[in-house]
Amino acid sequence: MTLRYVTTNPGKVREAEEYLDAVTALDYDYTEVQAPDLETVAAHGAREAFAHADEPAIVDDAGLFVEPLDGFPGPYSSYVEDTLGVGLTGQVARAAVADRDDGEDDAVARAAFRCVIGYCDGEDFAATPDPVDRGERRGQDLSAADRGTATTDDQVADEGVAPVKLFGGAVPGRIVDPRGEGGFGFDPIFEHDGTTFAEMDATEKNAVSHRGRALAAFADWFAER
Ligand code: ITT
Ligand code: NA
Repeated sequence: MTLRYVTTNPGKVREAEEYLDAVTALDYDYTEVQAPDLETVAAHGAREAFAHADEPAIVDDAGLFVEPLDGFPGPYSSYVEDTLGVGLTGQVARAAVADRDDGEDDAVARAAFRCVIGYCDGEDFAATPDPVDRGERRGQDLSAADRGTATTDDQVADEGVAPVKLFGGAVPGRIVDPRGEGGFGFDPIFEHDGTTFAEMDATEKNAVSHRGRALAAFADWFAER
């Protein structure tokens, strides 16, 4: 079965190819609804991507959730990268910690990357409801970081709406001065276990990343299908 990875971001596709043999990229800028959680964006996007591709399709909505900024930029990460840029976003995150200065932390701006993959092929599939609580969805519960999740979009109950299967992954880290040349987006300022994502190659990043976890959960499920 052909599977289209609908995205404008070639960096995402490079990472996905490690998990999915059958995937081919389709460069299409689907509508990103404004919503406080990635799941809603991915669910709407997957429906539109499937309608556009006319083949089974996945989309991937991701974001950087900075703890001292109460999860910002989160679902608005793309806009913030385009406007502030990566370097200034990092400075704002670290300034927020310094500003807080409650003496409890050593001025570390903790953060998480989160990724939600939405899959739609227009057919119904058995729902595997495993509702993710709303706080976690907003990325504030960083303890949920080490598991990939599978859920079915809430709207599946509404008649006439194509079901979307959702796969989530998250990774904890901290915001640092930019280091490294690899990856894309906010990778240079996101450090995990002493190494920034931009200092890792795709294999190393996938082994720990939000996208790697979501892709692994999706690939398991898709192989069964
Ligand atoms: P598509 O929506 O077309 O897939 P996009 O780059 O706009 O591509 P998102 O809306 O999901 O994708 O991206 C949100 C922002 O987060 C964007 O600025 C990305 O560069 C950034 N981002 C997403 N995943 C990332 C990752 O693994 N490492 C670094 N930055 C990432
Ligand atoms: Na986008």
